[in-house]
Amino acid sequence: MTQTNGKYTTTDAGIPVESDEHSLTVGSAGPILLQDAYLIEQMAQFNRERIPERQPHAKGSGAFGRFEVTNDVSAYTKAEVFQPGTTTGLVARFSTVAGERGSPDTWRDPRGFALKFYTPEGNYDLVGNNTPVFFVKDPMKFQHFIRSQKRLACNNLRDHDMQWDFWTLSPESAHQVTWLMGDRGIPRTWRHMNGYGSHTYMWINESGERFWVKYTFKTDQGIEFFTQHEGDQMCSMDTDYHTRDLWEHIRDGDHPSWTMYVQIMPYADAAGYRFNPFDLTKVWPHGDYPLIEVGRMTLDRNPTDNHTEIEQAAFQPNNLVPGIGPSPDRMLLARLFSYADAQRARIGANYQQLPVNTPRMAHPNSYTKDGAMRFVPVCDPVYAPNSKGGPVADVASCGTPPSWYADGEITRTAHVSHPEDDDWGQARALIREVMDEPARERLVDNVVGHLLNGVTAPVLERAFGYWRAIDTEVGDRIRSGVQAKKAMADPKAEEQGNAARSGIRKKS
Ligand code: HDE
Repeated sequence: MTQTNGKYTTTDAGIPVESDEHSLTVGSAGPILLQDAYLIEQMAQFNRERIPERQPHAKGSGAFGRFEVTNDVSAYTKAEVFQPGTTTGLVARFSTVAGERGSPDTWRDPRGFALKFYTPEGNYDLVGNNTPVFFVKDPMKFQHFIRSQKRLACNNLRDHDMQWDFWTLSPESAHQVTWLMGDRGIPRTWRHMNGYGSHTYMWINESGERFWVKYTFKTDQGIEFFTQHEGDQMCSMDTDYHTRDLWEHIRDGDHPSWTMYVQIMPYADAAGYRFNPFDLTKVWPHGDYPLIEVGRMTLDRNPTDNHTEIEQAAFQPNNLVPGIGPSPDRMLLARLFSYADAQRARIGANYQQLPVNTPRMAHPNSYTKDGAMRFVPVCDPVYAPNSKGGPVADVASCGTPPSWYADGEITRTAHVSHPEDDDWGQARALIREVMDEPARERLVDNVVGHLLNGVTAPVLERAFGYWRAIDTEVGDRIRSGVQAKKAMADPKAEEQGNAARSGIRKKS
């Protein structure tokens, strides 16, 4: 006998229904009647349960929690969320980049680290990754980069040849690719990885002084990773391993936390810094700008409905509250447009009225109205300026707007270069100064394994050059690793494989 616990099935209109098992028919053997509105509602709703998955970052999950300020950084920002003694509610979502919604959590990939702080000044969204840098530095190449990580048009298969073709023709990718192919490329769990804002942002304090800032969220659980073999095994054992791990630990009261730090660069330092401080493929060495603790993020509540609270969560880097602003980083400036556009396309015009996206500590007075699925009523006046008591923009509460000086002819060129603006140096430093020998060994093995999987000869040759440009010794080890493995494999199969792949290209 099914348990009712006092709850009875209804239609979506709240009308009690007679059965959850039987359609409405003429006699027990007769046809189903069109008037069976409940059956039709069940089938029609079922056909419309999916919304477009995120492109990229389709596979992911998240939880709710809080951010507690533990250190006074009010000298650098007036943002209420970062004022001493403040605790702010938030939602976080972690994700992979390239895989579709059903893909494995433990593929080698950067992880999204998206945060929405429900602050009294409106929602502040910090949409970062678990890596401090990125593959490209101009948004014009972002779409191409993502497509090279996804699937070939001709056979709908992911393709390492395509990935290395893009990477080896984009030297600015070297730092991020080195990071990706190293131990951080497959975090053991989301609880055991760091988060980064990645970009340089601007902070503004109460007296209007501006600073450049970079964010680091250090996991309090410690960094742990899967080797390629462990990650591959987990892909076949549990495609949702990271999702399950976060859910179960929060359910069991083992709440993960991260300590947030910032690096602060005085506004005037940027012009003369040794490399472009707004270049997303670069980090600021801690020796130049040390980490300053700000507070602690703790995740302590699971969603009750993953679709409404996480799948429909809409993070957008343009949600910047007073005291926080963008920077000349082209990738960040493009993201200020792209995310809200993606949400409108994926969820609908009124996506910020959904409970997970609506401000919880501030009341929106935005004059926007109507549009599909709008359910928070507006009231007159619906225009400005007006003499009818409508909201008025209050420049005082915004204070000094984030701004910087810019001039020059309109042009399409690379960002102004600085003396040390090379693409290889920080990748080399990651290998030489951060990795130990076992980590370098794993890096070489990971790259060799990746290159052996379908990368054609001309791209392979460029990949060897790419790695030698990063670090000659590691580059040579990768070349000899690939050649040794190829020599052991059947050379005949090698030729056929290349021919088949080039055949695919000729046909398409
Ligand atoms: Fe994204 N990115 N991105 N990205 N990104 C999206 O927005 C985009 C970049 C990141 O859990 C999309 O809602 C552009 C860097 C995360 O919901 C889209 C550029 C970083 C998430 C989009 C970048 C990120 C996204 C797709 C280059 C780390 C998932 C779905 C200019 C600092 C957030 C969506 C979540 C999602 C655009 C590059 C992180 C298409 C144009 C760099 C964590 O709007």
